[in-house]
Amino acid sequence: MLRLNHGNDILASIGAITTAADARALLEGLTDEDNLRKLDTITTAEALIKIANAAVLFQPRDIWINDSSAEAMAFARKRAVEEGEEFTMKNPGHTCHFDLPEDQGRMVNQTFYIVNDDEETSVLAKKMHRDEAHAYVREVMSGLMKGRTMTVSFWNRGPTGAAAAVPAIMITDSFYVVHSGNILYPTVFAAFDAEVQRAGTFFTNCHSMGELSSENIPKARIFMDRSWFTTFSCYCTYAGNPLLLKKGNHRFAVDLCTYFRKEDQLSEHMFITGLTGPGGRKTFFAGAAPSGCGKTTTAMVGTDFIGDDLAQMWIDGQGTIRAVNPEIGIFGIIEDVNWEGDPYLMECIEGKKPAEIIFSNILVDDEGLPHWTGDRQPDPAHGRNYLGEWTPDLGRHRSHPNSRFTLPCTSIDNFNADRARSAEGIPVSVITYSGRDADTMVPVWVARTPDEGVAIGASIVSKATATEVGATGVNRQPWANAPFIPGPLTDYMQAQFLFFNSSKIAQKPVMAGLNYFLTHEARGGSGKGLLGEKKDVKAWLGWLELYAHGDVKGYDTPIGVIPRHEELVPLFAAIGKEYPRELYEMQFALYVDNILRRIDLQMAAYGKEANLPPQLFAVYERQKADLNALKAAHGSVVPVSDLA
Ligand code: SPV
Ligand code: MN
Repeated sequence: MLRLNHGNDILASIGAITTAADARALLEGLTDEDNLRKLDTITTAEALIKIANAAVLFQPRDIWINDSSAEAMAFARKRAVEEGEEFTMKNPGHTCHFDLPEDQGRMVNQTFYIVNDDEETSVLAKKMHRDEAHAYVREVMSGLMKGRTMTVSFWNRGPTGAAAAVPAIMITDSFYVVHSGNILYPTVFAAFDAEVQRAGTFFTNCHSMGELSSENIPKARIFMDRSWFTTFSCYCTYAGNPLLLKKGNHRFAVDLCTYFRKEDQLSEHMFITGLTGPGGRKTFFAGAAPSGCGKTTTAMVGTDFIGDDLAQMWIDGQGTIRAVNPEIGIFGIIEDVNWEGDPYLMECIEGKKPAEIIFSNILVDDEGLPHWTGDRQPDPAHGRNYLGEWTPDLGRHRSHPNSRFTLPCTSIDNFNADRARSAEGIPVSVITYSGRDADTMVPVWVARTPDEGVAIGASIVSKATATEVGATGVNRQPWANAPFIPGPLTDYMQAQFLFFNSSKIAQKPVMAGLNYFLTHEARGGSGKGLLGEKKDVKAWLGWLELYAHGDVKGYDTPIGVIPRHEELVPLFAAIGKEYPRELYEMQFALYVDNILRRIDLQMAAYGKEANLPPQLFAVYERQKADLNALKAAHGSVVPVSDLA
């Protein structure tokens, strides 16, 4: 169990300011008239005290308040360029930012939950005792902003007024972080006090770049104080490390849902997108995928894109599951983005459509144009990337595999701005869980019960990707959310079973697994590499759309319901492809031994965790029994024709 406001409040104890009057007096000394007037908009005493205590900690020269006016947005961008954190490119609105070579992803080994004596955290995460973290913040972060400007931004994680939105403060000396945040989060400046009242809480994030250098990288830390909903971060700039509204506050949101909003809300690592079905109906999806496994691409396939990374879900008064995207922009991986798979993104990235974009860690040629690994374009003769000078014969990659682009959703053609901004949220009827697996699971399958659906989420696996520094191998990726689950996994799993089995839900969502990564080699094909293409995603989502409305039936199998060949043919035709029966058999035959092995792996791993909900093992046991019976009758590779 997590206890809020428990243990020493590090910021308060270092800053020693305890009243709004003292906070105001301190801030007056650091703020010009214009900024002070802006600050007057904020009257929440705890917020002012947090900001003042951060100023005592960081000791900046002055304070700039980001009220997210057009002027303030332009100012942040200009300062990011003046400070050398970004440089302008050829296309108007495009800039590029380089992070240090050691700071190209979330620094998992330097990221810690701050814990009290008696507190349990996820076995996957690192933790540090409150006293030790306190000493580190005091000793290493004190005075880090000397001679610099401390910026304070007020953003909301979700549309103002939405049931699951939580307002947050970002304090940083990096104008790149402010510029990124202005693209990624809606402002809550004018509504901050009201939103704090409504949400009952707010998150605070404190970051300083310090003196950036490879030598100083060992000093980088990302601390999350769950008890005080406060983060501390230093000596880093890769946005996933300092811009803690993203994954830092997502972790706090997971805690809120797991411990304080049980059965009512979930905080997920999911895209949200809508698909237009027969008769123009809109069906909305929320889908989980581990970092670097095609989540953005899947989201973009929709006709009504809402978000590509995070979803805050709740059950409304009518029993509908609703979701909001806490963000308004995307921080997408650029590797392999190209015209064939990602036309909406390419229009912006290539400057065909005006858009404000911050590229990070890509290759910029001498003309100021962007290049990256997998752009399917010839090499430029000369340019620079985060490693320095670049020429084709230096043998360096063009871009880091986790290099990214930050882009407002409003620039993306299929973005449904009205829906995305609405506080009532998006009605979600399909939930997907994607893995990255070459040989085991079929491209799409549907759970028959909420328990089976939760088990699909619990069983995601993926190949390691570049988003986390130092990650390798094949990983279990429960709900694609495990890196962001602060408490024991069993608490989160319990919350999943409670939510999806809740009697408050009027119509249970379709819960499905997705896997785009089957290969010829593993499935008896004669070709090489992946059996499918990026655009097939549209057929899989299209089938789920039909399934959600009872327009297709599929076949019942031990792992759930899978599509019939004839149901898929028209969906492939709609994307200009034939869908031969042989390909269907390669993709949907059940490789029973592989599946059994995967279940055993999950059971062995979960068997090590204390007090896991028994529903999970009940699903696995039933699937095993059914698969073994199927194998006894049909052998270890079961063609779909035997399942019909
Ligand atoms: C992810 O890794 O899942 C991301 C990027 O969305 S980061 O901000 O690094 O978390
Ligand atoms: Mn993510």
